[in-house]
Amino acid sequence: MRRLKKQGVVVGCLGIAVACLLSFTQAAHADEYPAVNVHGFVQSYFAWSDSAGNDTYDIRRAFIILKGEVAENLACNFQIDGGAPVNPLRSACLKYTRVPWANITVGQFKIPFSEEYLTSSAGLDTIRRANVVRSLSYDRDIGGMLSGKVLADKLCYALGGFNGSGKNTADNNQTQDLIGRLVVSPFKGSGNSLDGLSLGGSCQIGQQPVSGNNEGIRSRIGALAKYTYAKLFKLQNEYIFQKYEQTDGSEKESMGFYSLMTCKFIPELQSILKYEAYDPNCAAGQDREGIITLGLDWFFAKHAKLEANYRIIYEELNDKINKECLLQMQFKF
Ligand SMILES: [Ca+2]
Ligand SMILES: [Ca+2]
Repeated sequence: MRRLKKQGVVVGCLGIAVACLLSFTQAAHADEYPAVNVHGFVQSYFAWSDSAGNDTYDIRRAFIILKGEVAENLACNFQIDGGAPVNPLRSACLKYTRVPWANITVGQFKIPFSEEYLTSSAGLDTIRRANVVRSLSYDRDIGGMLSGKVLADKLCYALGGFNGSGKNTADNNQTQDLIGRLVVSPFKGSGNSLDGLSLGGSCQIGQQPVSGNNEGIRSRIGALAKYTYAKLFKLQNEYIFQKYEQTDGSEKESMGFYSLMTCKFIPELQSILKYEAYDPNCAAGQDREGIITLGLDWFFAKHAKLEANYRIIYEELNDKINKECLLQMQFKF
């Protein structure tokens, strides 16, 4: 019954989001709801690698985003990725914003874990997220969350319960995952050189199906240290660790980190240097991976950019270094 109730809430939320989609073409005045705006972005890219994989052109993402309010203090967010081969629904959620420091979000949306994962792919500095983020901060999920900013935006928090099974998927067991995130920016608003300093952490814990009726605990922690200066310079570091119970009762540990530095010499041009390392199984040898990314972003129009990433990938398994070149053009509206 509890599960049915929860799924009922989610279905209700999806229904409201679809209603937004159907009515967005209607004229919307300030005193009239729903008031929804259409946004979106497209990323088309070319990937070349000296490894065995195919070199290819591809449409990586083609997002349609509907954002607005269905009623006073009820914000909706509906996102579809037309570039996805199956299940294109990404976000479908409703946020109650009456209390600014305690927003309530229900539906399908990004879990509050990892700064790089929470950054929209349209706003990323590198074309690809770090492997550790892609592997250990999996995807959107369905659930509910309390979040907000307090102390003059110096403290940002989020705490939610989610299926733990990923986007567009009903829960695959009887329990939900608990996910929390806290980011502190102690000098925010001070105007001094430490204004852009943020430190934070995330955690996630939940039971996951392992085999048959067996379930194992999967827990993750993440740490963030970030510094930005006047939108010209950024240094961002993240570390993620995961412990996952296996069918034989043992625990598999995975971990990794990345360190990213960006610098804008002129407003239209940004240089990027990123180093990342990921170990999918700390107990196993010869499976780590390290990647250096050298990048250049050219913002040739207000809503369009061209990105070039050169990646040097070291695979411990094959004791081999591969090189990869990615070119991506993005426009948004
Ligand atoms: Ca679950
Ligand atoms: Ca290892």
